[in-house]
Amino acid sequence: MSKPLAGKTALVFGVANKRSIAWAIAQAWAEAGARLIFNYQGDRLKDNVEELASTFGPDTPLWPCDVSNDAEVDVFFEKVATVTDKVDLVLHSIAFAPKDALEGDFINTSREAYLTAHNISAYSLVHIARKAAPLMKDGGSIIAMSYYGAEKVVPHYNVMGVAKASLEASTRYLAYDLGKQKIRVNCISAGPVNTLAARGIAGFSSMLKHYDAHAPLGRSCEPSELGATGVFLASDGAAAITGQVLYVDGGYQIMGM
Ligand code: NAD
Ligand code: 0WE
Repeated sequence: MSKPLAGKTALVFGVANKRSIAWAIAQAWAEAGARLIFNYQGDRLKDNVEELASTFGPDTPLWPCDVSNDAEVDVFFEKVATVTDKVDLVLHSIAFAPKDALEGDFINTSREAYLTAHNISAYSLVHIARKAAPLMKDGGSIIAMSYYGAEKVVPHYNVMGVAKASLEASTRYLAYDLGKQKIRVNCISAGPVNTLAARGIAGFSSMLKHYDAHAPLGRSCEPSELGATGVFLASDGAAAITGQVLYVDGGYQIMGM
């Protein structure tokens, strides 16, 4: 079997449980030969992530990193530097907006909800890239997860859509800054996937049905397919691809009607 990521070290941000998109990409990266380091958001998620990470060996590193806490981000990267002198890959699979901002009308978004959504879902990519870049000594690949609501109105996605637009634009500016260090920065725009972040969204199952009915491939995407795209973007096959948004959505994004 080919191991396109053999010898690579990856930071994986955003595993909450086994349904997390970050977990699907982590599994594919590990299968492709990468060594993984995980974050977790707060003590509540530690046991979950520890159990999943231990699949790759009892010594798989994991440390807390809530991206709203500068000190925690600093300590996380200090700890990374104690176990490796080089990082090659980074996955950003983090988003949050207060629940009430994802209900009702966008026009009612509070300043606080707007700032929180952008802080956690977009600024954190810039912060993580700045901390990771000095460790990415041989260049590398940074990948962030986006969604179609960044470019078109998806009812109720609201401020998250605006934050994803910021994430995608940040990806382009980071790609420009980091190109000289041979660090590529791209987004994967996934179709709807039934994860913790998607459950509890009113009408989520009708959204999946909408993709089944209207996407060229008659469906959204499987987590394993996001994993495979994650491996591609991380590999030398994507060596000339940076600043892009790749749609893994059954083709839904090309449709006008
Ligand atoms: P998930 O709930 O499994 O993952 C979201 C992660 O964000 C969790 O691990 C959570 O701990 C983390 N997070 C939230 N606030 C944080 C903070 N302050 N500090 C650190 N981590 C924080 O759900 P998911 O669907 O796997 O979401 C992962 C990414 O994929 C998100 O960026 C989401 O927008 C994106 N996405 C999801 C879908 C979908 O339909 N599920 C579609 C397209 C894109
Ligand atoms: O990016 C997302 C969801 C991200 C998300 C989810 C939650 C739920 C719990 C961000 N913040 C929160 N805050 C919470 O309190 N997706 C792409 C999935 C998603 O969410 C939607 C969608 C889709 C698709 C919300 C409304 C409409 C469509």
